Amino acid sequence: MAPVKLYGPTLSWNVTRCVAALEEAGVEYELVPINFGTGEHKSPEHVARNPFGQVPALQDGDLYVWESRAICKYACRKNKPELLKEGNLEESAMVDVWLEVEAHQYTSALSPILFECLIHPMLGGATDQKVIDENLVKLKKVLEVYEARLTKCKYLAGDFLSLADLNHVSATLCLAATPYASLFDAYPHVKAWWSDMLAKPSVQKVAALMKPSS
Ligand code: GS8
Repeated sequence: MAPVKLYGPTLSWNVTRCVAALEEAGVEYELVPINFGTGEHKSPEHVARNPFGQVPALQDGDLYVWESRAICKYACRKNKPELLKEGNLEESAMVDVWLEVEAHQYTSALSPILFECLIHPMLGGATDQKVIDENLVKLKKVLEVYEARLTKCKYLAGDFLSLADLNHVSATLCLAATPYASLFDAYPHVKAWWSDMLAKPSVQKVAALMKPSS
């Protein structure tokens, strides 16, 4: 079978979120860069892959999937459904809960910080410290909930690795490149969870791809 194609630059944590899932699910994939500088993401070819003209997009044969979290779920459902615990009503509910928490609590607070610290300066813009400070307050409150959760179980959805953990990987790796890299130090169980995640080959692969030289 031809490898699936994942379109988008590895600079985007929405793209590398998919890489974590593809790696952990053991999927053979090809990364196809999309050049934002030339507006390739808005080209008819790419809009056919993602009608919003955004990255990422995944192609598996005739099927196109977009929205990073939908891509991640598709990869797991097809190749390693145990990462979703779909056969177990209670466990899959916990996976769903923590997938939603990642999107709507964790990354929604973290990504404005990443934009201000990493993306705006790269585009020649100024860092807005007010945005960072407001979102740090939000993120710390979210991390308190994570700390309480991770005192009860090894991973977010329970004592098993799931897509809920993996979906945190790309944005959390970016946090290390900001002045707030030591944020987890105040949350020992979160820190231990993240050390465990960092040791996984799938996470190491994402980290290697995100290095600017790669
Ligand atoms: C967000 C995709 C997105 O914002 C997802 O896939 O999770 N909810 C979507 N992609 C940005 C790149 S930053 O990662 C993008 O493609 N921006 C270009 C644009 O919006 O024109």
